[in-house]
Amino acid sequence: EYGMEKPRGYNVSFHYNPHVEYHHFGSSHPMKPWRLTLTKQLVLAYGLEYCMELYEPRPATFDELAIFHDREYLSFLSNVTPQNAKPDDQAYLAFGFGGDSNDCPVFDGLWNYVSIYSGASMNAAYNLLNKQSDVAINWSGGLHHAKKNLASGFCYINDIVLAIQLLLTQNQRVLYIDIDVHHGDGVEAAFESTDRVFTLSYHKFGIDRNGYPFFPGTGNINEMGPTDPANRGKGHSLNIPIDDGIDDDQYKWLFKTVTGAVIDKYNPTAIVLQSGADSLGGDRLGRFNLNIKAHGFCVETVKNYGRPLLLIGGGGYTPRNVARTWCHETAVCVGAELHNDLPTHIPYIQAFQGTENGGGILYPDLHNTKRHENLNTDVKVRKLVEQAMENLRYLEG
Ligand code: V1S
Ligand code: CA
Ligand code: ZN
Repeated sequence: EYGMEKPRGYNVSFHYNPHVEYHHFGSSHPMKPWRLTLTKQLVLAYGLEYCMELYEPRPATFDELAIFHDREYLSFLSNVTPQNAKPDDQAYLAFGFGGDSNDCPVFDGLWNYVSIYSGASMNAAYNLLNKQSDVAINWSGGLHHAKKNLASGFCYINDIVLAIQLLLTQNQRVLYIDIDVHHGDGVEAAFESTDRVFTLSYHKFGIDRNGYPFFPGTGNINEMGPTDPANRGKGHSLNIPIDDGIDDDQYKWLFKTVTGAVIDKYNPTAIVLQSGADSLGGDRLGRFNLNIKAHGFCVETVKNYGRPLLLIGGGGYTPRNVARTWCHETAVCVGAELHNDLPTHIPYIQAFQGTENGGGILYPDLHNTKRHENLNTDVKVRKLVEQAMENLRYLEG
């Protein structure tokens, strides 16, 4: 867009190391770092780089990652290659690799990949700490399942935990919000024993007709962290379990009501929002029916609270719609409106063209009840909000 200017006094920063794009989990694996290439192309095509500061962060170091992760786990991660991997090895399985799901494969450049996306989240957190940014964005991060000594669900290093640990050096209370379709279990677990981080995750929860729980199988409404009253973390997690097919209006109301109540009661001095795009309609792994603007409404709602905000990516398995969503949400942060017609002179434009791929527009209709029927009635959604409000009473002490 011509004529757009960076609004004075409000700073958005974009933290991105393009080397992350060249990593591959394997051809049949749904996690495609290439979606970040598409995202960047859209962001540039709309001229959004003129509305924010761009940073190309260096990879995080071993010692920086060791602030959260076990050194034995990091040693393994930094040394394992497809050539030297021993899939039957004790350590290999114990650290979450292999198994029959192949969720966390060993691929070429794995260590490089994890240090790049982690470095970007840490760089973004530093920008918030030194007040260079009001909103700092890292679409390559958001790997919320990783534990201190365990890879899980496509996540090897938990960049979110590392970034929150940095924010905690100058913030008494950090709120973590997670709109990825999966439960943000790794972040919740990392901070379960402190009252200085509140974790709030919205996700699909339930058992499918074959008897398999939706990954990772945790995050029911009654899971609120430790139950021991002596534990400071008690009541400082809130989980919002949602059924298949939730639509824009239900999700927006649910998100605004519950998130608003949490912010009012917890009064965080910084917020981290994991904006996983697998909660969109038409996602290869997700089950919801959200459109891009409803997803972006969550970003806008959080941004409008005016607290320092770290905005990070996460899941998202239909790359063209991941790119559309994160481009839209970048625009939301800088306060720009984007043309629905995509600029045509961009690389990979074919990925967005044709009826199958969204017809060359930024905001195709992703609501599809043939794919996922809405199993959430308005009554159920209202009951869920009531339950969530009940859970929040712990915060009043
Ligand atoms: N749903 C799903 C799914 N699909 C895959 C997968 C598919 C093809 C591959 F080549 C490799 C893996 N794995 C899963 C899930 C993990 C989802 C992770 C989401 C990550 C995030 O978006 O939240 C953040 C980036 N894994 C499982 O469901 C595990 C199994 C439980 C599945 C069934 N098998 C038999 C056992 C393991
Ligand atoms: Ca979530
Ligand atoms: Zn996910």
